[in-house]
Amino acid sequence: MAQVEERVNKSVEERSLVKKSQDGNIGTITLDNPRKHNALGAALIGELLLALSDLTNAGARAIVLRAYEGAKVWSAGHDVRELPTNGRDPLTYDDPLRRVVRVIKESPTPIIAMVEGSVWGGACEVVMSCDIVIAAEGTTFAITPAKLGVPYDIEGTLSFMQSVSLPVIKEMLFTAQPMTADRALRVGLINKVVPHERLESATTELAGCMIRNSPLVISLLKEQLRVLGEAHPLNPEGFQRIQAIRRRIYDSADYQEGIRAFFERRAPQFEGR
Ligand code: LCV
Repeated sequence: MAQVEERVNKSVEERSLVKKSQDGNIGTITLDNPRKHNALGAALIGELLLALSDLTNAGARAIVLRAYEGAKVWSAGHDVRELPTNGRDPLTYDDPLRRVVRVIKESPTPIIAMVEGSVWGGACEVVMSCDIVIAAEGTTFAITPAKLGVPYDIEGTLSFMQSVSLPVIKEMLFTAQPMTADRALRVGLINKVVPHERLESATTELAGCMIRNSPLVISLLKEQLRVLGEAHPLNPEGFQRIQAIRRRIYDSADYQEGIRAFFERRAPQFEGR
């Protein structure tokens, strides 16, 4: 059945930032905002959440999350323009990035991240919260809170912890340097690396293997793995201490400097205050 790409719930004159389509039991969601490199702003995430809900309700047994064909940047991460600079916590429970990661993890449908180009910051968490990651050769992953001066939140840090070993995630977080797809494969961050021209067919093949199996059992297994993976004892004092450290950061001159440097297209000069 020909895939019919639908504009996600937008009136004709407004351009959709996300497209969705369904071919049998396989749904596809395409991030489609080249002008801003698919930056994860509230508007794009709102459409992404809608597409996830529509495809899940339509009975898709696998969902592919991808960028538009040939994207040099899969996603530039959190929309830096939407990071508050007025003393508000930039990453709290109801923020769009937090909501979409939670929906991906809690979705009963397996979600495959089909990745090409470069992936930045919070977009790495979105990719890593998907169930399976297939990347084209040449793809890179850079986790950037330390580069931007952003006090990432504890839920997000747990997402990273669940994806690779501690030394590897510390290297990615502390250096904020891009990791190649080949290295990401070696360390277990992603499932497969394929030539760019095979990316779509390899993804469809994998999805095809899943949709033949029991959707009820797959959704049970996915939920079991989520619940078990998130079972972490954390005492209230420890949580409060983390939040106090985070507040000192988003109230700091360094936080302002990180965002200012981004817009001034220069390297930030962090002074540790
Ligand atoms: C808003 C953008 C962005 C963007 N937001 O094109 O993980 S955390 O804690 O760090 C979290 C807070 C987070 O995810 O932060 C964002 C992390 N992302 C990054 O560090 C990547 C930032 N972007 C870039 O380094 C470059 O844009 C790349 C390398 C992706 C592409 O470079 P290129 O030269 O091709 P431009 O930089 O010229 O970007 C084109 C337009 O997209 C905007 C950017 O400001 C520019 O807008 P204008 O044309 O209005 O100047 N843009 C890019 N990334 N994350 N806006």
